[in-house]
Amino acid sequence: MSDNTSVRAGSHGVSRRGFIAGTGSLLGAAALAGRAPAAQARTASIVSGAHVPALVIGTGYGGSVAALRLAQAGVDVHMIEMGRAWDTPGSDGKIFCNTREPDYRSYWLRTRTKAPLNYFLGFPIDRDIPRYTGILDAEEFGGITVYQGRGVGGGSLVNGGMAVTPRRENFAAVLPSVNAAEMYDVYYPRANAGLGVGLIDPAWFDTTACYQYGRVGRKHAQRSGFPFVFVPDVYDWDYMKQEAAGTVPKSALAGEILYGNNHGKKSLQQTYLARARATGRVAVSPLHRVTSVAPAGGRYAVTIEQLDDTGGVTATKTVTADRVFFAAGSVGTSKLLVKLKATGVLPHLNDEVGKGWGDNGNVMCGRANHMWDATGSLQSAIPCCGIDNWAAGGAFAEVAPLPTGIETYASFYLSITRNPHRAQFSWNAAAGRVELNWQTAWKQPSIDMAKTIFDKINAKEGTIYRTDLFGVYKIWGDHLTYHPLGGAVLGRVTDGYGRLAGYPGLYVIDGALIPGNTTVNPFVTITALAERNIEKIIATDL
Ligand code: FAE
Repeated sequence: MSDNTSVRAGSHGVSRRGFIAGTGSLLGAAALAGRAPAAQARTASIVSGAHVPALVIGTGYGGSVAALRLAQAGVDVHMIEMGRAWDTPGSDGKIFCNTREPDYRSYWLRTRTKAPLNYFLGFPIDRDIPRYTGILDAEEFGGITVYQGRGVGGGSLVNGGMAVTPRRENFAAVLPSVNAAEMYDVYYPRANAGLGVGLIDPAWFDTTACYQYGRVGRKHAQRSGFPFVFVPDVYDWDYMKQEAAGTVPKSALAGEILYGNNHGKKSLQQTYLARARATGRVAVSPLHRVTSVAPAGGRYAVTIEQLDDTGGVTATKTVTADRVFFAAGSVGTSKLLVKLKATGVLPHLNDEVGKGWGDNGNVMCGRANHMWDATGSLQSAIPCCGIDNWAAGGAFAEVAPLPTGIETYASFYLSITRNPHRAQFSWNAAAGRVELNWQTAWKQPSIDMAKTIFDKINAKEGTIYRTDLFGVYKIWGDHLTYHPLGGAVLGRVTDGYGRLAGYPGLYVIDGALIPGNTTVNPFVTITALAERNIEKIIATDL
């Protein structure tokens, strides 16, 4: 908790021996066998006074697409990322830590973990950690905690890799102004190819121990008459088979997911950002946070704070850019734009800025199975299947892992629901910060929709909800979202391609464009929309 536990560069306070002792010999062996860091874009430290043709704020999906396509069009790009590069192993030989043993690398500037699933068997599981620029940000607003990835690769570093293309009619309902035929013929296929999306081998799913929890989820869904679907993912399925065979270091099968995967997952570092680097035109400054973007004689002056390992500001830099792409994620982009409008830096942004924010209807729950429906002590941390009751009940439920390493007899689900509530970001001048007016009670429609699935399954199976995963006698994980969307909605704050109204050369190209819900997990849609928009911008603006 205290400052003297904080971590300084080069002294991470966790010895390899201590780590191995803490995680058991299996994980220790994997740590020793750790592979070389993933390829990623050239890291740099941008120089104050520099001028760049294109500056991209953030290195998540939207930012990575923009950087790659601009570079391929011959434009030099500098990406500014507030999180770490995540390219250097710690003293345990690993870049990322495990969900079972969260350490200094786990959370963004916290002295205590804030696990999404924060209780087990009714006991709190959060623990003290040193304050550090860790990988997962649990950003707390009044009524909701918003989880986001921090580092080069953004959310792709921490997410489950579920790569879902929504049903065409659902996409058309979410973004009616976008030509759906173009999206489904060109940009979704382009995004899926660029992200390296693949599907689990169904025959392997049927037999492998690590998806017993998925098979139990399928059986229960089907016995209650719900459509069961396999869900594509960016995890390397062949690698996971080798993990199960014991021939490679384990990642998904060693509980790695929320704080990064040391192997197997094709994050943006391995896909879009690697291709961007290969152009020779893309540089990335990690541990740099953009605080202002102001008009400056036909260009934009961008103010950037350089951070140390514990979040302290070591330098403030100003650079100029011909074009600036806001790709700081729904929350990051919205916070910047709302502040810049309210403080008179970008006064001509319109009044839609900060509006239309939603949580993608996220709600979690667990069910307590009978003893004959064990879900397995070995669970792949990468989900691969779900229950699609969107049309009938407004819910799409991912059959999620509980990779605790012990048998829990629990089925666990993250549901995406058709929640109609939308919140707004606003500037609190007295406090000097941006706030979000989401209320916890607004999750009730999500709970009702999730219940259309799980009440029926419980009735059919003679089972009950788990009450020990989110508190003491608390069924619903209704305090959080993994899927923030909106705040700079396409066609309202921007034109139909992400150009910010009132400011030529400023663009939004991330999840902030999407009005609160994608009906499924969002990153394929964010990527596909970015592909569509950047193609138009390159063709017409450059
Ligand atoms: P994002 O990926 O968040 O990137 C924004 C980047 O900007 C981050 O790297 C920030 O650190 C950086 N940044 C923010 N502010 C600044 C600033 N002022 N200066 C410099 N840099 C800044 O944005 N989605 C799926 O589709 N499937 C899944 O299985 C899935 N699982 C998830 C699991 C977890 C635990 C979490 C947290 C998310 C999950 N998501 C999943 C959501 C997905 O990761 C998210 O929608 C995308 O990452 C959003 O992409 P953006 O490009 O909008």
